[in-house]
Amino acid sequence: MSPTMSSAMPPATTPLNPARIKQDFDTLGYVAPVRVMSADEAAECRRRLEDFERAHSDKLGLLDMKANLILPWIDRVTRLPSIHAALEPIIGSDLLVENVGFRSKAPDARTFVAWHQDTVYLKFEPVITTCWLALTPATVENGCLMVLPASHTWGDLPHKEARNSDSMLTRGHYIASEFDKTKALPMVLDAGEAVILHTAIAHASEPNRSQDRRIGMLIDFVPAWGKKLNGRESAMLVRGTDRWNHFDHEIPPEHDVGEAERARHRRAVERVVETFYAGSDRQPEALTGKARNVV
Ligand SMILES: O=C(O)CCC(=O)C(=O)O
Repeated sequence: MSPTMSSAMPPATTPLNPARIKQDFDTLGYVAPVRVMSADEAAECRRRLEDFERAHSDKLGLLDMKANLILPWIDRVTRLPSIHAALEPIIGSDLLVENVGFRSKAPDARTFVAWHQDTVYLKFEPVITTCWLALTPATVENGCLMVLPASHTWGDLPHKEARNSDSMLTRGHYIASEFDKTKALPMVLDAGEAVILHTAIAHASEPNRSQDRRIGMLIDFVPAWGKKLNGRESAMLVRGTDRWNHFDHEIPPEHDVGEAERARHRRAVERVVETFYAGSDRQPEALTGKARNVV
């Protein structure tokens, strides 16, 4: 096992204290930066991701959703104490991972993410708490995440979906009403650092105008006492215990892209798709395996 994800991993090195984490999350809708792993360890994750991409070029889409069911090293990242320590002041220590996906943005000066709120499609109580972990540095030049501080208090704004756009978002969604973008903040991160997001926060990202790809690993957490409001789903218990039985439990992968792993991944994604893609005729990448934004 690599030092990155071994159980001998050093404890969390988040520079923020628990009270500050809670205060920032509640008032601003985000917490950053949180040091999750070293830059070398992030580079190792990138190498593993790119090994998968080379070996399975026809299956890249599988990593768009529930990627932690496909590759054991991804599951191990979701169990890092450094991430859980940053989440504990917000949602406690009984933690389920609802989703993991990669957001790799090609240096094509074109692909972007429009302003949106994840709560329009993710209906959970409390909200999903997202850890956006930088596997490469995230800079203004390469299209780092942008957030609008305190926009998680606005409620859900109306969204529309764009067809044939260069959006990285599976449904191409964007906020369709007027809103104040003047206070947008870039989430500049070193490789191995993360931003923790309230899913109602308005966020976006500009095209990548650098020479290298920008890679984010998005991990959605929900406390075990939390609930999906529109149906039942499966999720992975990664810390503590689940005394609430609001989710069916997923099984950690043992083999890279194994047959059993693929079957379990498919079943889990199908259940997400029932609500996440409701009313859409789009084909989820995580089911077809075909990635839309190939880097
Ligand atoms: O990685 C990015 O630039 C943004 C991704 C995002 O907002 C999302 O997947 O909801």
